[in-house]
Amino acid sequence: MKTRTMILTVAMCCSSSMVLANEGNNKAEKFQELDADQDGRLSRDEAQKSPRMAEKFDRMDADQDGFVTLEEKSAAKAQGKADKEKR
Ligand SMILES: [Ca+2]
Repeated sequence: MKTRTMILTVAMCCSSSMVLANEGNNKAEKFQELDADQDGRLSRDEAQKSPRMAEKFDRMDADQDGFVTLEEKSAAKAQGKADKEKR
């Protein structure tokens, strides 16, 4: 009985950390999918493939260099979340 509880606990820990890791991977994967030339940043043209990215492109491009990096995208998302919570 004790062994079974331990196995269940370990299994639950593993699956929840896998879900968290997956969430990060999915974001990076989505980004890489859009990043046609695989240079690690999205141009305005590349962002057009995703209506949501296209709409938020200017807001995400923090340094206004015409490209959105994964860091800029994550920062914009965090900022958007913070703004939502303020309202
Ligand atoms: Ca940029």
